[in-house]
Amino acid sequence: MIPIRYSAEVTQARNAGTAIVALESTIITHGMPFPQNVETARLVEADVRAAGAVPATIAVLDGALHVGLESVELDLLGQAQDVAKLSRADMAACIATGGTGATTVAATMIAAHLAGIHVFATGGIGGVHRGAEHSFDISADLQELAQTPVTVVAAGAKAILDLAKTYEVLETLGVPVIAYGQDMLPAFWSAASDMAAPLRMDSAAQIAKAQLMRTAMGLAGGQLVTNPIPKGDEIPAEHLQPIIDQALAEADAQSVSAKAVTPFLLGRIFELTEGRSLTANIALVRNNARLAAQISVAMGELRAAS
Ligand code: PSU
Ligand code: MN
Repeated sequence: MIPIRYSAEVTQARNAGTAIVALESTIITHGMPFPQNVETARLVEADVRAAGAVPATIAVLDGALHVGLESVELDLLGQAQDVAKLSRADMAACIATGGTGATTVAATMIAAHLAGIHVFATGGIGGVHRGAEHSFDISADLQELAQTPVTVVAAGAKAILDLAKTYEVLETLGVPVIAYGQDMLPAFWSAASDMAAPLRMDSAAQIAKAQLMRTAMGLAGGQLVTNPIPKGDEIPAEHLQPIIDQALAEADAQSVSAKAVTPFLLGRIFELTEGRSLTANIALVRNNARLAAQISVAMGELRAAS
């Protein structure tokens, strides 16, 4: 008996068979400052609705797994201090001990799958950190993509990571990496990287069909859809590179490690770009929410037709 609580809106969508898109909460508690975090979460939810689906923001609140947050719950989470950052390793323990925690990509995928949701939108997934040959810091998000059947829409792996190693690991794990509408992989704050995408698709229906085929073939796991940030919102890679290098050097000097690395780097990049990284982050998450809603709607139509 997992204590799952569905929001009123998600309950209604489940009964009516409306498309649903899962959304994570670590981006709210550890990825953006208040009040932009709550404002963004609301905008992202509205984007999902405008595209014909229902948003299900996921978090653990006082030992219950919430699938869909009511407005007051979102407000409280956005301002709460010392919220745990939950991944596969600690999510069950948090629920069992009555704790409160925000879900990362890995934990959100697990919750979405439990709730029968097949599509999830976020900003950027975790991946292989630079210097992982020494730290062994590889996000649990990558293994989750290999085992849980949820299609994740992101703007690529965050540019603070070692992108080449991240995509090598995904290939090893058998995770399809699809670039939406372009040949090159995006790099989070920039629309393109210098790496060719393993797969390219140009419609939400193709992406939905590929996930259904994967599951029909008995292949475990999901797909990573990398959706480039809209051109007008991107920060050129050459502008960001020295800033990322500085943030990485500071993390190293202050011995920041484990779960604290990603929030530290995002926070410093926000300060060093005078908020520009946040503006770009908001634009790309919203863009991902719209595409995820289209994929979820398409998947519902394909299931109904089969
Ligand atoms: N994308 C963002 N901001 C974030 C994250 C992603 O734009 O804060 C979070 C996601 O929840 C992702 C996590 O799962 O960072 C990765 O953390 P780690 O590197 O510790 O696995
Ligand atoms: Mn890590």
